[in-house]
Amino acid sequence: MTLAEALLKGLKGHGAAELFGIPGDFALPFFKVIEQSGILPFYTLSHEPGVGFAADAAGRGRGSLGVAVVTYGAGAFNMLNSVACAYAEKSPLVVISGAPGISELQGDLLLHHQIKTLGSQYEVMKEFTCDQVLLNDPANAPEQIARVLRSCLEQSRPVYIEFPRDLVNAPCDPVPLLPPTTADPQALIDCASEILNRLAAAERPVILAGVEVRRYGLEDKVAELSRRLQLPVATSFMGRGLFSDSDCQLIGSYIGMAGDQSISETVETSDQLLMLGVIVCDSNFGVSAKRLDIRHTVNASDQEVKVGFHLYQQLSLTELVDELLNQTETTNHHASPVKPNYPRGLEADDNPIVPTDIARAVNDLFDRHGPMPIASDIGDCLFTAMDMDNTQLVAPGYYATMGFGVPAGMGLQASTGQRPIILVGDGAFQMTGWELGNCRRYGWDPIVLLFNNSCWGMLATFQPESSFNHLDDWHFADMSASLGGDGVRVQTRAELQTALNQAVETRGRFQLIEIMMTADARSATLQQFVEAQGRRTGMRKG
Ligand code: S1T
Repeated sequence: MTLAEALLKGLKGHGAAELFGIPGDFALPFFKVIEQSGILPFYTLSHEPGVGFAADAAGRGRGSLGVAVVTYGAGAFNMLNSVACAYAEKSPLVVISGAPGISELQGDLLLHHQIKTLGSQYEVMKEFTCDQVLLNDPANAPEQIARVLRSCLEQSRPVYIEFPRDLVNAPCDPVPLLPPTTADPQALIDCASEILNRLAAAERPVILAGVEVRRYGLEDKVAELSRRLQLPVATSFMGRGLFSDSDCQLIGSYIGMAGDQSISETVETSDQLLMLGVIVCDSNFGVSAKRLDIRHTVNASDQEVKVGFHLYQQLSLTELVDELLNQTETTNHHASPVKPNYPRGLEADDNPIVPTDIARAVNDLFDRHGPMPIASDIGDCLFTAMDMDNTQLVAPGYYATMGFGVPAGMGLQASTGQRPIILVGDGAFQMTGWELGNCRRYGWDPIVLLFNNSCWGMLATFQPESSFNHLDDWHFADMSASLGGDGVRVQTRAELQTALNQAVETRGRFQLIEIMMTADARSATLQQFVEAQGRRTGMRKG
């Protein structure tokens, strides 16, 4: 087989199920093999940020590798922000970039797309990925590709593969599956028993589950652990969507001062907080971190476990959860999850729409048609999603990049086959909304709820005095037909309900509902979040 075929089969063998990309001359030979071999389904989009977000969300949705293929320089650098998001949010994204051929490296001329040196891109990518390989040696390539893909899955972070265009058809052996790296067995046993002793001695132990639980496919195991130990479970902001199908005593999502105060109270006053795969960051712990007493926490993430002040290294979350189960008795105990009081029952009247109405409308829809996965952008739409039923959610809740929602929803549909709801603000839609134009040829039909408050609302909440936060009215719904979908603009709650019913009944074309709201219509969660963050950073007094 050729190097290109070995790479594609290696990707498939490690769990990749599709590719997203935009070609360029340095990547054309590889794209030709992608198309002709048919080893993996392949989707082209319009702009590299969208490629990165779609591939990232495809991987998140399936719990496996997402793959983005781009060209050298302009293509790869255009995608950097998406790779940064995947790195920050621990998403296993494989970035493959075409590159100048080995035979082209000797000439006197600069090559187009080159910045400082031909190695600059590789150096930059080192900063954004957890492992890298330049495929300049077909003899060693299988082993190196295997190492990089294993790193991607084990660390759940992006990796970078640079592919010189003149080696695409070089003969090559298949990519092997390397054995997983494993923890020291004694350290694993000691770590788990130290944790269980602490939990047994505590009066108010709680599990806080984060994004790694989803990334490593541990939902059912963590739910089982919580039942055996009879512990309540909260998710972090990034972990929202976890346990939507699991039997555990889920109390909701912890968002510090911005969220439900009874959940915050339970987490912050716990005398033994077991954090499993949580990104400890300002969006949830920012205003509350001082209240977390490190002596009473266990923090397992990034292949290490901190038990109070003890540190166990090179120990994966999967191994830890398995060992915790190993050391606990099975139980017939069923959890009694607290039924969260999400708003439902939209009054279909002529009143203007506020964000909670959208949550109400979506929850009513789920009641009638069953739950749907959600892809959300950053903005008030994501805070409003906290009032929607706990279904699968992909969102940039930590890195907080705009432009994620639309392409992520498309990636989610490509990888799971399920029709998603996309939540997006008008500011973010201006960035990547155009990608919807690619739905028609692939048969994707997401329902897009566009929160149009004609402003950069989160920023206006921080700094209401600045008029640069106002945006023009682009009439997005009107653009839908030419992009291959259906669009409708709604102003009242009755119109919202009718539009949502119509959208769910119409299959095969994307459905855009442009929801007009006033600039000051914002969710309580956003208001609390901005106030809490503002107090912390000194941007707002309160
Ligand atoms: N550029 C990118 C790529 N991501 C960002 N997060 C920002 C800039 C900064 C930024 C926000 S929130 C926000 C901006 C510009 C406004 C979002 O506007 P819109 O999508 O209309 O949603 P809403 O009106 O609900 O706020 C952050 C978080 O720093």
